Amino acid sequence: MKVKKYVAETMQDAIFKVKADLGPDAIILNTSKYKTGGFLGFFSKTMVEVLAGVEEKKAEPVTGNSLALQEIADLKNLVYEMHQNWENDRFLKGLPEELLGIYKYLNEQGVFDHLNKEIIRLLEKKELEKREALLSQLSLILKEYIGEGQAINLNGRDKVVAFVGATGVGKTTTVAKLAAHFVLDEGKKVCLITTDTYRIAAVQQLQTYSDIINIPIHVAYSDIELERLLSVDLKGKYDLILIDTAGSSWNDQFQLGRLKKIFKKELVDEVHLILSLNTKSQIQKEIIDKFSILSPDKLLLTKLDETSKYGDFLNIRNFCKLPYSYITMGQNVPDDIRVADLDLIIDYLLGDLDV
Ligand SMILES: Nc1nc2c(ncn2[C@@H]2O[C@H](COP(=O)(O)OP(=O)(O)O)[C@@H](O)[C@H]2O)c(=O)[nH]1
Ligand SMILES: [Mg+2]
Repeated sequence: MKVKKYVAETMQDAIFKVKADLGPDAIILNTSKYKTGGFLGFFSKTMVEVLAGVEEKKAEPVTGNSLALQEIADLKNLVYEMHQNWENDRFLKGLPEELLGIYKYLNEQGVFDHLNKEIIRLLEKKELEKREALLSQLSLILKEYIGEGQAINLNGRDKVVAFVGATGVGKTTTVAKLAAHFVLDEGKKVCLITTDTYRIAAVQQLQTYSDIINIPIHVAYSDIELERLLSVDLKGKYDLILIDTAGSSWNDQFQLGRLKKIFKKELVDEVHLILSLNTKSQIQKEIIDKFSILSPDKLLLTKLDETSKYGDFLNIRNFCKLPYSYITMGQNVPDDIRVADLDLIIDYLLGDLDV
């Protein structure tokens, strides 16, 4: 990248210089103001300094109107970027050291910038100086954003819970972990159903777990079979029925449509959408959007052990307000699963914070 410094009396003049010299692809890297000349602080002039750069590439031939339109679009971008830079600079410069530390930490955790700033502004309002008070206020604010976890509550018999999500996020493993927990720790009567009949191995995978835990497993090959299992064969016989589903590709509308048909809402008490925390935030949003046709009730986050950035606990809140049910942090069945407890999530999120 070719980088150059431009000085002018006004920002407008500086931009014109940048554009004239570096062309429409130039981007503003930094802006600052300083005073020059004068005597004992009087009559000094404020100058604007702009650091701008441009990727060095061969220009394509453009002419007439298209050039003018392109220039206007680029100018708009420049002004927007500059405005963002200014806002950012102003925001960061005004922050006390501790808050700046928290902002930078949350930024490293991958928290969306606008959320991060919102959180810092809330903290700023509290005018706390002591480190402990600041940290406990921070965790209160984060808890407010993240919301109480909601585990599966077995207050009545016959609870039917289904798990959906993209291929490989950990549906089958999570179903096995939960089945083991409810059988071994809580002494409940549990039964498994799988609708994942696409691959023989998928049924075998769950079969192996059900053998170890010593609980029955049923395979539902169609929506009619699932309906019969839930409304006739298994009805009233178990405290908890867990349904594992096919690892549908999240952008396969056909498979999602099939799942929707299978999940007659009146037969299934809870649908948990499983998301893996090692997926990019933007993809999480797309997955949540696609799976919304199944009207999930809760979100379950897996593979916390495969990332060191936990900002998505907050970011996901930006697209979806469903409560978190469980979090998983490893491949071990049944150990690597916990209720999505707020204190535990805050530990993950703020574990390395040092202000
Ligand atoms: N590291 C890690 N791996 C996991 C976790 N949960 C599941 N897995 C692994 O992810 C892979 C896919 O899991 P599986 O349950 O078959 O996913 P499904 O396709 O959604 O049913 C397997 O190798 C699991 O052992 C987790 O919390 N952490
Ligand atoms: Mg599976």
